[in-house]
Amino acid sequence: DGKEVWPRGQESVWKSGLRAVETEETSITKSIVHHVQTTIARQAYNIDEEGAYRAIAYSVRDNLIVNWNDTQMLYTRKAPKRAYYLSLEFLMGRTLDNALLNLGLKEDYQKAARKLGFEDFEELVESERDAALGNGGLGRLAACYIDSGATCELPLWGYGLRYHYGMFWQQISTDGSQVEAPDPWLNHANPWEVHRPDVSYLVRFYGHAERIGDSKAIWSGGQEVMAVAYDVPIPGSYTRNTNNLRLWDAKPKRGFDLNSFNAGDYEKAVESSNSAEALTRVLYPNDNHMVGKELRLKQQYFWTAASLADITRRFKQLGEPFSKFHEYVAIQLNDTHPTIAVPELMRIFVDEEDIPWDQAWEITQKVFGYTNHTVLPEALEKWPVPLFQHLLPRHLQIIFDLNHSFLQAVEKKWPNDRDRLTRMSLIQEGFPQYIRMAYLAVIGSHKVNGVAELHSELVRTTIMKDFVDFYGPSKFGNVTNGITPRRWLDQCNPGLSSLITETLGGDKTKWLKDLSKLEGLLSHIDDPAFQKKWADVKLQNKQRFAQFIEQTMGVKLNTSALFDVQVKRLHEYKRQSLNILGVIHRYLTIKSLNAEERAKVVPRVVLFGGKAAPGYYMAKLVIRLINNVAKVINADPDLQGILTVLFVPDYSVSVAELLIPASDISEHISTAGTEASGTSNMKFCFEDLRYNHQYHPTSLEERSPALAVVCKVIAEGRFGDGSIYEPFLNTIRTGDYYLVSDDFDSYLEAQKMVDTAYQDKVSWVKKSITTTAKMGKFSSDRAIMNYAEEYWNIEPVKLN
Ligand code: C3B
Repeated sequence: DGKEVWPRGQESVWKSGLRAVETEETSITKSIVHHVQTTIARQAYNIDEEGAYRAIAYSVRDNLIVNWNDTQMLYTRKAPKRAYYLSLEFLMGRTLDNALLNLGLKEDYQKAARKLGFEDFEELVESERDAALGNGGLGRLAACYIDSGATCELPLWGYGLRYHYGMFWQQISTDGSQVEAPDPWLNHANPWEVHRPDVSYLVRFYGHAERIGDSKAIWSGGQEVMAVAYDVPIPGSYTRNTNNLRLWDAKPKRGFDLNSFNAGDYEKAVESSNSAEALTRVLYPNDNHMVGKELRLKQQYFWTAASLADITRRFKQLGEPFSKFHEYVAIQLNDTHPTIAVPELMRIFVDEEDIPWDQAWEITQKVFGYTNHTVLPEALEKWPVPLFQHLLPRHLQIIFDLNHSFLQAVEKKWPNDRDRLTRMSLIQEGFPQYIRMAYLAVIGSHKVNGVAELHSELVRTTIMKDFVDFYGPSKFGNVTNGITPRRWLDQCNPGLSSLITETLGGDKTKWLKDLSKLEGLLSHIDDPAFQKKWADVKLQNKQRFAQFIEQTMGVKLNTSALFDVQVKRLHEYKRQSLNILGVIHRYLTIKSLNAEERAKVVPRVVLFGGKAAPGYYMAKLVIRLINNVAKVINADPDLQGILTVLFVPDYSVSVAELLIPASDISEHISTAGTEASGTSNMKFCFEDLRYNHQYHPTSLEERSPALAVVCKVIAEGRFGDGSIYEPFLNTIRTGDYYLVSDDFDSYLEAQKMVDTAYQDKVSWVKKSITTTAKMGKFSSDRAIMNYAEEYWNIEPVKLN
């Protein structure tokens, strides 16, 4: 009769035990004290900052879980179509501050903490360790999207891995080199996850695949590893909707191998458990670079197999036929890392659910969407066929079967075009053969997108050109990246946030949830009082950052100097080299001036931050150069207060939150056509320039006399033993793949323009205001709604 039946026990007893989100001051303090006393087992006399942080975190978590439970119940009841974001990286950073702001409870908790004797709330906030489960742009994008999904009240879950060690901790040795240390972030209890031993799946590796009939097979034997879920509640901003980020951890199927144990071979008995747990031990620290390790492929399969098992189990609970799977499920592949999901879903459909091959393939294509994040050849994933044969024999069969019919279709469209077949095959021929994961992702998806207009155009015209010809252009779209204005404006820049709210009127949720409203700032741009406030916020942010630098690095910064920032992963294509070579040029120029001329120079603080992959020699050499240039410049009395250079160690989400609000300019100077999105405005791809270097070599002196001098000075040992840097200097002298010498002179020109512009304070502030005012489009809310509407066909489901 449509009446809901209470599932078990007495409804009234259950309901009297349920709690709501606690917003009353007394209930907040009570809940904190409760967690001090029970969860972390301490008392008023022995609680320190770290303990207070944890008790507060558990108290906030209680609130998140109340909302999380209600949201998940609503999704189950309404059964809307859901989207799943499969990402091998979620670079979350800290959670407490963000959760409190999203819940709108920051002030209340601040007050409560004060009453309990913790005056400095920021200190508590800062005792949280970053969740650094990502390398850089791709992982941080996933974190922004998961925030926006909840804020936009979309039924969107994230699926990832629970790495025990996140991005490594970067230290700088006395000779200026990067030294890596592990990041055991889980050694400190993590209040933001809920262990779900009840949600687990077995994932198979190795073994044999035996075909039965035309399309089916039985895959058996090999190793089985248990995937166990850990759920991280993701609160939306000023909504009760709270989504889920499900991270998988690996556990041995049995504690250890009992046969070996009983036979007295203890080491062999624990071996298999060690190998199971190794799966989720550590994040691969490579950005935009593929490293073909078996363990990495195991991570990819483990995570996708567990996620798909979970998604299909949830779907089956609906009681709908599999023919409707795509009406309830959309899965986004964040880069090619989860591409093995395509043959895995086929395996589930065909081998386990007995769905005919052609129908299974049709549904599969409707379910997946693929986002490409890079056109760099070294980043495109290719796995050796023999490795697949060994690790995932059934998936290799499926890939070969898919390739066979795909190439037949190509052949039909372009008969006798052998070159095209070779180019488009999922299998790259050779010894060994390789599987081209990006192509597999394209044929397995209904939509493919790049992450910025220019990048998507490059995807269509270069790496995927043949596929655009085959499928037609409508399959290949663009979703311009975005960032969450909660963390990257409201949370990290509270001064600016208040000024914006005060200027636009009303409450901050208005513009925070519709970032295009920032345009309203433009009507105040000529108001001197507003300009002054704007400049004051910047100065305060610079002071806050300077204090951090003095405390952590012992260096005093001139806060009236122009703060010039380049923070991102170290990579040749991102050209930190161009920046540091420009800095050396600036240093040489200033040294050549007399005292009177020097006094006119616009003072600068040049800040670098970012990690190099541990195996990336050239990137690490550039870090070393930056540090040794900094050492010389910062110690030179002629440069005091005029030029300071710093490499900020261990750049992370939390360091970014301090550094970004303090910057006057940020540098995005990658070689044209290489950075997929970022925020750069590069418009041209200089292919023929590169051709020139290779086939018509010219001397560095001819290409840029200024750069030739800079390189000479480095080689001569001005910044320590010059021979160390020879391999780096040679990349510029010959080949110069990333076109540093071609762009050097115009880079210096641009920097001159920056100096001139900075001297006109009023027009500089106006530029800054305009930049912020026009940022609306780059909200991740806009981006995620774009995916929801055009790629996933899902709608908001609001929790009241
Ligand atoms: C990055 C790209 O390098 C950036 O241009 C882009 O803004 C972000 O992704 C997000 O789309 N990227 C990355 O961090 N790691 C990769 N493996 C590939 C791309």
